[in-house]
Amino acid sequence: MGMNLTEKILAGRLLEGSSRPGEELVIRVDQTLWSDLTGIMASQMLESVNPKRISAQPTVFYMDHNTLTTSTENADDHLYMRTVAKRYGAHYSKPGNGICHFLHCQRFAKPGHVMLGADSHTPTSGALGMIAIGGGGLTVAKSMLGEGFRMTAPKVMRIELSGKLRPGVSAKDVALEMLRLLSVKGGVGYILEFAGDGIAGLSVPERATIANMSIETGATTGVFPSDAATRAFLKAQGREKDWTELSPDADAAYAAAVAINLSELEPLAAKPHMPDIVVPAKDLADVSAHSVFIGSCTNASYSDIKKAAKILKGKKTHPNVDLTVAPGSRQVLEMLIADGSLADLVNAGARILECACGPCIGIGQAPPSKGVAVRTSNRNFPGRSGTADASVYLVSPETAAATAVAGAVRDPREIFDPRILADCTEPDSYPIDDSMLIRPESLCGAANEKTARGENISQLPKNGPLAETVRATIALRLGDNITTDDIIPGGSNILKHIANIPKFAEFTFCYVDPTFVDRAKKLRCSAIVGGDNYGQGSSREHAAMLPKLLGVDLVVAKSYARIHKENLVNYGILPLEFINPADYDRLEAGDALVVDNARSGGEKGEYSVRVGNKGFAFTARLNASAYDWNVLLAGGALNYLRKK
Ligand code: MIC
Ligand code: SF4
Repeated sequence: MGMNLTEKILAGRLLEGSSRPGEELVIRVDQTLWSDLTGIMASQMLESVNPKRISAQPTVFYMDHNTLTTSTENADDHLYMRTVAKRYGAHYSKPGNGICHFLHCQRFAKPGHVMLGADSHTPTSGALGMIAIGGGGLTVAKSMLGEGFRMTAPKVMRIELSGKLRPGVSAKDVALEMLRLLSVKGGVGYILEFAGDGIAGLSVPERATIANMSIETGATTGVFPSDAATRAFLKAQGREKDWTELSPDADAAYAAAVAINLSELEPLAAKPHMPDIVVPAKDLADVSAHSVFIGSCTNASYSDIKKAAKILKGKKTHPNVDLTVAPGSRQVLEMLIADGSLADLVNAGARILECACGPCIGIGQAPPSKGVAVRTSNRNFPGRSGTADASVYLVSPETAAATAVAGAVRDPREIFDPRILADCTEPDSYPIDDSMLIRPESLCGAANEKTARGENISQLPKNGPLAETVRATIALRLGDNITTDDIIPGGSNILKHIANIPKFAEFTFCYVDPTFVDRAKKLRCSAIVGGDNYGQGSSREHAAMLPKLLGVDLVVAKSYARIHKENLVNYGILPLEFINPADYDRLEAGDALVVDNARSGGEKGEYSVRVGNKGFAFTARLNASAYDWNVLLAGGALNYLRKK
């Protein structure tokens, strides 16, 4: 039996364990990626362990999320990360240079490498034949402090792409179709491996759009083969020497398979408030938009934005629509300036934003109250846009541009002849200017200089070790698919406090239940009960850290999203799972849960949880590796590593 691509890449990086699905493995990490959100926590962990130099190279710090700097907080965060980059040997990408995943594909992604990124969309680099996995800041920091990356070896699902996209239908529609087929839970426990004769016709940026949204299915990551198109892209980026050919063996085995015929796809849209509520764009003609956003790490390539410019050329945006465009990187922006596309966008009424995440995570351009936004980004969870009650639809750049002109969602083929897009392809050679991507040796300051910690940057909270008896009153009982944006939402007014943990904690669950923070503080020791896929979405470890700070010691859910569960362990919260999902229905807020033997009973992986006020008990599973169990016993990753 031959090997699939995932097995081939992991085989060369295995430090411990086995890549047989379900078993624990530890892999060596070649590269890491940090953003200015989770990267602040990772930086603090790095400082507290104080190694000589980061071992994974390149490690790149991207200042791309909190770039508004309406006051000093995030300017201080950036300065801090710049000094950490200097001290420990990381590249530093200045604000305005572009979005981490996008830039990483352009300048660093390398076929066959393994990358760990402190951001859930790290799988984007899977477009170039890498295994690129997202995690919280502490997970990434741990991986570079000699711990490697530990995970339960995922199963591999083959996503067979056949045929060829028709004009007006794009890679985003492939990603949305994948979500329609798999749902936001269907990928949990899998790496998605893209295969089939449809791949050859997809450029690297198109593959990046699809790999990017593999995380939305709950998958660990997504990976494409490295072929002639990968070589052409790397050559155009002046990096042909980074290319190697990589493909699965013809007789490779897969644990599951899904097929998508590109020739049959039509323009699609994800309706509020989940990326898997997917319908044909033509069915949404009565959805009027207040704003349209073209950008994000999913859809901000040169060809994406050029297509929008082509559609908008000579037209005007609808009087009721605000159109904003944020190119994925400065390289893209430069090309749009050079070929006149930027002028076409501006003439049509588009507002041009800096090359950053921006509206995708509510950093600017929050829609009006109860407003409707049509976006090319990847998540449409409630509150993420910065407006608690806005409705966000996710579409392709073509559909977004058509919507900006029509004022309501349109199948783009209804309003222009898609053949005009024939020349919207990626170039044979990109303009290369890395002057905003600074190598550690070129950053100012001495390597041993103290890091610059602005007043706003609080210390990471300290936890005690796991107690033998955990008594926790249920502070919140929630449904399925709770996102990290539900736990601690996006939006510039909230996210700007990311480094000031006590302040940031005041926003915990603020849209789901504004009374949560006060209640949790009063209870002092509390629990959260969740349904399936608890904690899906971003790698924002604050979704674990802040509840812990507010006294949450226990979460009991039907199932978890992988990254969030890792974060709960890293911050010392016991993540239990109902063995009998019907027990979920017997619990309510206010119930007093007691685990009598949290320390002595954990190794067995099963607890009896007493519901003190109701006089019954239920069994719950602790699905944790031996390593995670030791981290939990220590009270979290920081304690564990310090002790080591
Ligand atoms: C996101 O898209 O949700 C973010 C903001 O990029 C997050 C990162 C974070 O919250 O720190 C992610 O995807 O992990
Ligand atoms: Fe930035 Fe949005 Fe991509 Fe997250 S999903 S990295 S916020 S562009």
